[in-house]
Amino acid sequence: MHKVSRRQFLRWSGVLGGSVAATSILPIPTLASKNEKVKKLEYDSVKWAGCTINCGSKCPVRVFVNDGKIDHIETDNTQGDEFGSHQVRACLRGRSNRFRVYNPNRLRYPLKRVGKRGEGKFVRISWDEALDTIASKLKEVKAKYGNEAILIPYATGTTGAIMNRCTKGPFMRLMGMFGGYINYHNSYSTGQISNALKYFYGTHRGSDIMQIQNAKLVVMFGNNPVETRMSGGGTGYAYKNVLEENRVKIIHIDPRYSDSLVGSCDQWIPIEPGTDAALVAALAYVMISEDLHDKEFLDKYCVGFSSDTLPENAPANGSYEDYVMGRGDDKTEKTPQWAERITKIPAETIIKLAREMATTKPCFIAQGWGAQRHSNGEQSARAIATLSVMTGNLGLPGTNCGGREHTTGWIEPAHLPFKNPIKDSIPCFLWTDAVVRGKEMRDITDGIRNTKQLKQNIKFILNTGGNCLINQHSDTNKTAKILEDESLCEFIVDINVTRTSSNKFADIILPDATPLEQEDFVRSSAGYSNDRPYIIYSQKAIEPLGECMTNYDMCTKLAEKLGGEELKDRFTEGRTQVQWLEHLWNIKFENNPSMPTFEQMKKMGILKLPRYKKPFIIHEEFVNDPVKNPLKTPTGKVEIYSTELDKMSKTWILKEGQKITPLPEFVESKYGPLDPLRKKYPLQIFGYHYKGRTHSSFWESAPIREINPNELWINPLDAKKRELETGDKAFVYNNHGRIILTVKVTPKIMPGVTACPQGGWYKKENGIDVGGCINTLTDQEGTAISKANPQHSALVEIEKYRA
Ligand SMILES: Nc1nc2c(c(=O)[nH]1)N[C@H]1C(S)=C(S)[C@@H](COP(=O)(O)OP(=O)(O)OC[C@H]3O[C@@H](n4cnc5c(=O)[nH]c(N)nc54)[C@H](O)[C@@H]3O)O[C@H]1N2
Ligand SMILES: Nc1nc2c(c(=O)[nH]1)N[C@H]1C(S)=C(S)[C@@H](COP(=O)(O)OP(=O)(O)OC[C@H]3O[C@@H](n4cnc5c(=O)[nH]c(N)nc54)[C@H](O)[C@@H]3O)O[C@H]1N2
Ligand code: SF4
Ligand SMILES: [Mo]
Repeated sequence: MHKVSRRQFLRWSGVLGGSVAATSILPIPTLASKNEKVKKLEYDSVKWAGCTINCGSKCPVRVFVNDGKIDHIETDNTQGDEFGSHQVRACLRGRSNRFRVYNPNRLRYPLKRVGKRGEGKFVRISWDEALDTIASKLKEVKAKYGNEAILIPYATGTTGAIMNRCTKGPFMRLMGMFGGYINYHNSYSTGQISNALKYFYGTHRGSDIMQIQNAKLVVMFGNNPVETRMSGGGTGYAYKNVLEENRVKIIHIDPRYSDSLVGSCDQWIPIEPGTDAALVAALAYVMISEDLHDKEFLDKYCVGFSSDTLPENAPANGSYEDYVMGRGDDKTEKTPQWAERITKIPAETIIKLAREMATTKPCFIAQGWGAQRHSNGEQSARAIATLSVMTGNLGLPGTNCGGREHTTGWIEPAHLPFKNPIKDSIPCFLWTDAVVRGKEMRDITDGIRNTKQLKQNIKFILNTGGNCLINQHSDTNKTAKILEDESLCEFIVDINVTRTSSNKFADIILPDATPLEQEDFVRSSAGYSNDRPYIIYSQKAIEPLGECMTNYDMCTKLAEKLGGEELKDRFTEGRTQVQWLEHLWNIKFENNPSMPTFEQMKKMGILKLPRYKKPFIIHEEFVNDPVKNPLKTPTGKVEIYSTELDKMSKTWILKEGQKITPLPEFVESKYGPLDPLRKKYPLQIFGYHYKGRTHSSFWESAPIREINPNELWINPLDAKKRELETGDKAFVYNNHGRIILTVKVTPKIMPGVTACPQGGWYKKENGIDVGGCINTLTDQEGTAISKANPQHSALVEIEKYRA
C-alpha cells in the first residue's frame, strides 16, 4: 500500500465540501504508524468483522486495533489456500474499510436541515431533538394520512442479522409496531428476471457455478462473476478455479469485454444491449431448421414450444416455434440475417453458435443480471432461459436453467422478527411515482400488489443504508425536483454512516455505527458464494465514533418517544443487540450438536463448513420426475407460453409503446437500440457494476476512488467520429440530463455502445452533473411486466468537453 500524507488524504477526500464536511473532519491515523506497539507488530486487539456493503459477497476482515483506533485491516488468512478449503479473502475495497470509518465526511452527530431541501445545509443537533422531531412528524403523518404514507425504501448499504436494512431490520420491526408502512416488492437487482423466470420456471434460482466442472460448454450472457462477486469465498473465485480445473470451452455474450473474460474466454460475442431475445430467436431458427433442438425434452417438460403443447386457450399459431419460423402474427422469420440487423452479431456466428450449443452436452447456460436491467428485460431473461430447455440442458450435472448461478446453501441464524400490519405493496422502483401520484396507482397500471389501488401518496420517507433517494434511482434531475417539493413528501429521515448525495435531501440525518463498531452475524447474499458455506460473527472492533449509534439502539430510543416504555419493551423484548444475536442463533442451532454454541461462535469470528458433497443442480428433481415434483408454475411445467402473461397482456394498462407477450419474443422498447430517438442520441449507454466500488459505496474512500477511475468506455470508431482521445473529458447527454466523464478509448466495448461504472456521486453544478452519475441519464418508467428499473437502457450523444 502506498503512503498517504494527511494533507493528501484530506485533499482526496474533499468530495462534498461545505460546512458539515469541514466540521466533521476526524483525526486520521497515518498509514505508517509511529506507534511503538505497531512497530513491534503488537496490537491491543485483532477482531473479526464483516464487510457488509452490498456487493453481495460479505467477506470477513480482520481489524487490527491500537488505542481504540483501527490501525489496519487484513483479510482472512486462517487456512491453507487449497481451493475447496481456501481462505475467504476480502477484495481491496473490503481491506480499505478503515477509510470509510475515518472518512472526513463520516457522520458523527445527528443533523438538521437549515436551508432549502436539497441545498445541503445542516446543523448539528442532539439525539433528543432529532428523535423528538422524528417521533412527532411520524405521529402527524400517521394522523393525517395513515401509515400507508410511510415508506422505508429499498436500500442495500449494509446487511447483517440485525443491522439488515433492505428487507428486515430494526426500523421495519419498529414501524410495524407503530401501525405499519407501505411494503415494496422486487429489487433493483433482479426486478425483471425474478418475475420473468417466476412465470417461466416458478423461480429464478440457478445451479451452483461448480456445475461447470461437469460441463462441456459454457455460454454466459451478460454475466460477470469476476467483477461482481469478488470475494475469495465467492462465485468469481470459484469460476476462475473451476475453469482451470475443467478447461471447458466458454463463450461470453456481452457488449463489453469484462474482467470475467480476461484469461478465461474462448469466444467473445459482442451484442447490442437489449437484444438477447432476438439472438435467441435466431438460434432457435437454426436449431429448428436443422432439426437440432431437443423435441423430446420440450414435449415432456414444457408448454408452448410447439403447437402440440400449447395451452387450450392459446391461438393456433401461438407457439414459440410459430413465432420463430414466421407463422406467428408478425409473419417474420427470425433468420440469422434478421437477428444480425438487430443484434449486430454476424449471421455466420449465430449459425455456428446454434449448432455448437445444440450438439454439445452438457452445456451450462447462464445470464447475469445485466441483460435483464433493460426496458425489455423480462423478454431477454425468458428468452435466454428458453435456450436451456430447447437444448435439453436442464436438471442434469453440468447444466443450469439459463438464469444466474445460485448458492448451494448457507449457515443462517434467524432474523429479527417483524410484522407489518399493512399488506399493500409497490414495486420498489416506483417509489417516486408513489410520492407524486400514489393514490392513482393501481394493480393493472403500476403493478401494485395486495390491493387494487394505493390509499395514499408517500408523505414520510425513512431511508436507512441507501443511496436510492437520488444516486441509485433513475433520472436524478427529476427525482431532485420531486424531493425538493416539501408539499409532496413532507418529511425525510436519512440514516447513514457518511454524507451522501441522498442525504442532501433529508430533513434529519442520523449517524449510524459501521459494522466495525457493532456486533452482528454476516453471511453472503443468495448467489454470491457457491458450495462452501461460511458465516461471520462480526466482533465490535472499536467504539462508534462521535455520537454514532446502531440502528437497534436508535430504534429503541425512538420506540420510547413514540409509545413510551410499553412500546420500548415490546420492541426490545428486554434484549440488547448482542442478546438478540444469541437468541437468534439459538433458535436455529441450539440443538444442533454439529454447530458451535453462541459463545464459541462469538469467539471464533468465522465458521467455515466443508463443501457440500454435491453442488446444487437447479430443477434436478423436476427433470427426474415432473409429475411428483412439478414446478411452481400454473401448469407445473416450464411455461415457454405463459397463460398468466397472456391474461396480463389483455387486462393491464401499459405505457405507450410497451408490450407484454405470452412468449419470450424480442420486443422493441423505450431507449432500446431500435428506438427512433437513436437518430438524435446515437449511442447506447449503461452503467455496469464496477470492481472499484459497490454502487455508490466506497466512492467516499479517496484512495479507492483514485485507483478506480470513473471512465467512459467508447469504441475507437465512435471516438474518432467525435475527436475523442483517452483522458479527454466529455459531455455525455440526453433528454434527461448531462454528465461529465473521462474518456477511455477501447475496443473492449462494441461500436455504437458506451459504458461507465454505475454509482458515481451525483453532484450538480450549473445544471451539469459533474459527479458523473449514470442515473442523470436514465429513465423512471418501470418495465411492462415487473415495473422494474430499466437502468441499462439509455441513449446518449457525446461531445468533447472544452472547459
Ligand atoms: N444506473 C444504474 N443504477 C443502479 C444500478 C445499475 O446497474 N445501474 N444498480 C441498481 C442496484 S442492482 C442496486 S442493488 C442499487 C443499490 O443502491 P443502494 O442500495 O443505494 O446502494 P449504495 O449506492 O451502495 O448505497 C448504500 C448506502 O448505504 C450506506 N451505508 C454503508 N454502510 C452503512 C451502515 O453501516 N449503516 C448505514 N446506515 N448506512 C450504510 C452507504 O454509505 C451508502 O450511502 O442501485 C441500483 N441503481
Ligand atoms: N464490485 C461490485 N460487485 C457488485 C456490485 C457492485 O456495485 N460492485 N453490485 C452488486 C449488486 S447489488 C448486484 S445487483 C450485482 C449486479 O450484477 P449484474 O447485474 O450481473 O452486473 P452488471 O454489471 O449490471 O451486468 C453484467 C454484465 O451484463 C452486461 N450487459 C449489459 N447489458 C446487456 C445486454 O443487454 N445483454 C447482454 N448479454 N449483456 C449485457 C454488462 O456489460 C456486464 O458485463 O452485482 C453485485 N456485485
Ligand atoms: S468482495 Fe465485497 S464483501 Fe468482499 S471485501 Fe470486497 S466489497 Fe467487501
Ligand atoms: Mo443489486
